[in-house]
Amino acid sequence: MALSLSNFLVCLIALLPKGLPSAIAATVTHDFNVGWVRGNPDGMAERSVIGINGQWPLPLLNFTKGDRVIINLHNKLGNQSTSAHFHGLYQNGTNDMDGPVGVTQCDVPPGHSMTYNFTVDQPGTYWYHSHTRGQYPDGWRGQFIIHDPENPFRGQFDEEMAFTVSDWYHDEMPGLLTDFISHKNPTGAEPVPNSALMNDTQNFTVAVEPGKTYFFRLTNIGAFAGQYFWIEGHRMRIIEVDGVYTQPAETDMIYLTTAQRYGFLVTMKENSSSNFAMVSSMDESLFDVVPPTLNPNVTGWLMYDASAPKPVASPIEAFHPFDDFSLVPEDGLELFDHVDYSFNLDLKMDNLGDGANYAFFNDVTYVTPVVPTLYSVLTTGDKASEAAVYGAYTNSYVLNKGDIVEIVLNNDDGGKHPFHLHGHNFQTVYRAPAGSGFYNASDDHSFPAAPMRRDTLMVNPNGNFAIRFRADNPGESAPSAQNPSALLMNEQESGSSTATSTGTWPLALLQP
Ligand SMILES: *[C@@H]1O[C@H](CO)[C@@H](O)[C@H](O)[C@H]1NC(C)=O
Ligand SMILES: *[C@@H]1O[C@H](CO)[C@@H](O)[C@H](O)[C@H]1NC(C)=O
Ligand SMILES: *[C@@H]1O[C@H](CO)[C@@H](O)[C@H](O)[C@H]1NC(C)=O
Ligand SMILES: *[C@@H]1O[C@H](CO)[C@@H](O)[C@H](O)[C@H]1NC(C)=O
Ligand SMILES: *[C@@H]1O[C@H](CO)[C@@H](O)[C@H](O)[C@H]1NC(C)=O
Ligand SMILES: *[C@@H]1O[C@H](CO)[C@@H](O)[C@H](O)[C@H]1NC(C)=O
Ligand SMILES: *[C@@H]1O[C@H](CO)[C@@H](O)[C@H](O)[C@H]1NC(C)=O
Ligand SMILES: *[C@@H]1O[C@H](CO)[C@@H](O)[C@H](O)[C@H]1NC(C)=O
Ligand SMILES: CC(=O)N[C@H]1CO[C@H](CO)[C@@H](O)[C@@H]1O
Repeated sequence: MALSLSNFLVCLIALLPKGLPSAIAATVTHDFNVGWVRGNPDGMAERSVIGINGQWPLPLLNFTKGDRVIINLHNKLGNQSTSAHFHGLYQNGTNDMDGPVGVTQCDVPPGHSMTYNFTVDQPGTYWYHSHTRGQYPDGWRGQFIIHDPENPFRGQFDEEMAFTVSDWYHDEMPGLLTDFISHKNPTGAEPVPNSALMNDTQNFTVAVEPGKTYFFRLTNIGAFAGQYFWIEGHRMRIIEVDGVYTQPAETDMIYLTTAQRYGFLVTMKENSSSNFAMVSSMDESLFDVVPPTLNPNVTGWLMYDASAPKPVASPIEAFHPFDDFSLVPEDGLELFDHVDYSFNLDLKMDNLGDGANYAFFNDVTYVTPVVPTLYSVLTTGDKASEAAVYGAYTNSYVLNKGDIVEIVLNNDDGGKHPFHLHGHNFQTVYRAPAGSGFYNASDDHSFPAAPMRRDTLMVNPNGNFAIRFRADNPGESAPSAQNPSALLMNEQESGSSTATSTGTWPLALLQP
């Protein structure tokens, strides 16, 4: 198995007591009629894509910190179930609004509706997408911005704008996934994208004015490919990652795994009348076989002058992206230096008896429970804190509310994989270089004094990382003693693991 690269999103979800202050906030309501439309964003292949209210690309959604969000989801697809997830939102007290099918809810079948109703108390750059199987790369994903009246960098920019990068496939996900996890693909080679997009097009332009400073919010809404991003002739000053403000850090290039976000300031030249290329380049090291016809790059332009040409991007020799481990959160939150509970998740790719390749944590591959985990929490009474009730294809851990929890992720695979934690962000305390093998707690690791926090992190090939978070988002669905919440770890396609918590009782982490 030379390069079995599977793209993982690990998700942890937790539920907290209801009753957030609803004070000053506005209620913002959106009706989402989710249905098929036609799209051809790279100009190479028109295809069916999943649109909202008859449109694709999907709308950028703007909110202000404190708002109540109502999304009335109507499944008009006719032939597929669906769901909605709001990536990076803690859903503190509204765990049942988080969206992952099999964890906090059932699928919304064709012809049915579901209302998502929650408040947004965290500023930053997020995104929304279907959390039904591998559906979102068929188009069902967009940006979700929570504006902050108290943004600490408020005075330092003139305007803000948001855009995305992503990979793009000409074929629909159901067929790609069937071929992916199949005895005909025993190495688990992921489907290689057909092209790259910037803000869902290949001719993206941003009109800019000389001398102004812009706050750009960039999200990788792709399925699989990490992206290198740079702007010719301009430097970026990073001020936000995954909704967490950082001390400003300057760079020429960033790398975004799928689901990661960067917010950065860019100051325009004082006197330019020519335009500048912005480039996003898919990380080809993820692709087992790179088709000779693939263009991994997409170019967009900072337009100082709409009548001037759009320059072709200059090739660069090597990618040297900013190391996100050097970021320091703006709030200076110090390292959680006392860990109450630590456990390992050992990731590997291997074949099961059907000859197909699967992802495993601790030798267990995920099977979506028929009964969503959250419902099991709600219906198993005293047993809710016993890991076993969440099913045999899970890998459960019981956490105490308030504990500082450490997860060590050991990558026993030769590919890079991003992981995402639902319900919290986490301190990124350690990440080993490629080829380091498993984490050894006895080694003399030096941890950052104030580690970067984010909600999505990549592990290096045959490397490891350690993250820490406070388990402060447990659930209370009723004012009774028994208060569930769910912590979910979800691998995007072939594997997943979940964790469940019951109020002040333990959180259990289940892994399939
Ligand atoms: C941008 O590209 C898309 C296809 O990639 C094409 O449909 C559209 O017409 C182009 N727009 C402009 C302004 O060139
Ligand atoms: C569902 O319908 C769309 C639009 O006609 C089509 O492109 C797609 O292949 C269908 N999917 C399934 C699973 O039947
Ligand atoms: C949203 O939730 C709030 C708090 O539970 C409730 O008062 C409100 O009626 C709900 N709105 C909708 C449209 O369901
Ligand atoms: C990117 O696309 C979204 C959705 O179409 C749009 O609202 C947004 O303005 C675009 N970003 C920029 C900087 O043009
Ligand atoms: C534009 O400004 C830069 C400094 O910002 C200066 O180096 C350059 O000479 C100027 N070019 C013109 C054409 O004025
Ligand atoms: C994509 O960009 C990289 C980096 O600039 C360059 O080396 C490569 O040749 C480009 N590929 C294509 C097909 O343009
Ligand atoms: C872990 O590190 C300790 C101290 O450096 C060393 O003695 C031990 O052999 C290591 N364990 C493994 C499994 O490598
Ligand atoms: C959830 O809300 C509780 C109560 O306000 C707070 O203590 C906790 O830190 C919050 N957790 C997260 C992850 O926001
Ligand atoms: C109407 C509105 O407020 N639009 C804003 C939505 O968020 C983007 C990204 O921050 C802004 O560029 C828009 O102006």
